[in-house]
Amino acid sequence: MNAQTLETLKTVSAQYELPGTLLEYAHCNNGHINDTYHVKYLNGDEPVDEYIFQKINGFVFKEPLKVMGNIKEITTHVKARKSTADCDIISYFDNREGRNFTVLEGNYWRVCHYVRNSVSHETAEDPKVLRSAGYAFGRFQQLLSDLPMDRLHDTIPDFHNTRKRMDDFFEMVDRDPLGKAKEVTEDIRFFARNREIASKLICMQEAGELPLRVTHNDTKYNNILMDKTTCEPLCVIDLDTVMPGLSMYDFGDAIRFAANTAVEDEADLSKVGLNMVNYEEFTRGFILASRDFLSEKEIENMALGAIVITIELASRFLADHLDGDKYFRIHRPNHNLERARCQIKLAQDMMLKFDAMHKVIEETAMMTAI
Ligand code: GN1
Ligand code: MG
Repeated sequence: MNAQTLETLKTVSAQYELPGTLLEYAHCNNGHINDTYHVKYLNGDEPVDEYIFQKINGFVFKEPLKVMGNIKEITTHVKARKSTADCDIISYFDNREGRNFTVLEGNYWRVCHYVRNSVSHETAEDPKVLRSAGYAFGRFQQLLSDLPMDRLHDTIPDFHNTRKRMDDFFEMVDRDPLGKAKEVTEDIRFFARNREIASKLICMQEAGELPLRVTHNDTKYNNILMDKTTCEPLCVIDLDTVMPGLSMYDFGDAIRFAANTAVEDEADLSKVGLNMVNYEEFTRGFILASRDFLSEKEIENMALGAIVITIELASRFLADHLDGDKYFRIHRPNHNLERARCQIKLAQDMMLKFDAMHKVIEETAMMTAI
């Protein structure tokens, strides 16, 4: 534990009515953006209360007020609509001033319960749990389907505007601030070849063929807390990017992460590819929850959504590598390059398996049709 961090956490804590005395914290290391702390309190001698404190990354989220405003809107809406059988979503405590955030030295902090008996996984050991995870993310979209979109702010404008992501990527290559582009020419070629594919869905959306919905936009498997004992989804977390988006990006981003045969930053590319068993399980769960509100056109484009979002992530990781790793936190040299190459390999494998991916979607949609 770092003494200064402990002091900061205590100062934040004083803004809330939390029972007991702050005892210790552990830094949670699995997100790439915000700083997250698991904080323990001593309440008398026992029991021990546990909370999550999080500092919002101000470089990534330029307007944290909008982020926290969205979260209030979303949690109020979902909590009023969900049944007890539904997976929960995370919400933050109000502080002494009645706000769901606390500003300290220009940084925005928020505090929530630590969800007891929960775990967040980086990989899915048992493909069966992916069916429930797919259901939870599909149901999340459904619960938000009647929230008027104009109630939400764009917390990161053009977040999944993949055409703009490609433009930004090539701009970074041209600018090449650290002179690293020459080391990744083969990788750059991948984006030149696939630039058009990457823009397909955004073009369809602009042409009115695909609807905008309220979507999560960051559906990594580790953004669902799972019950340690039953392995069932307990709580959807990381609501910072919930805003209008395309349904198939939520589907696709989850596949990108949970149906990779390797981890997101695997350096041994021979291990990377699409795991069709995981893919099928997640797909079945997601479609079961979303079948009655998704259009045929959206269903038709789900497999493409997985490819497009994987290309997007590859481009963002590589752009950040060229830019000196300002956006995604890294844990070793060339980490963003390794992440990018892993995503390129995964996207390539998805392209090879595209027909099989599509078939699973068609069959599932047919089976669940009403
Ligand atoms: C970031 O914060 P985290 O790790 O949940 C990123 C996502 C990426 C993801 C890749 C706001 O999410 O878009 O898909 O890393 N979040 C933001 O692992 O950019
Ligand atoms: Mg996130």
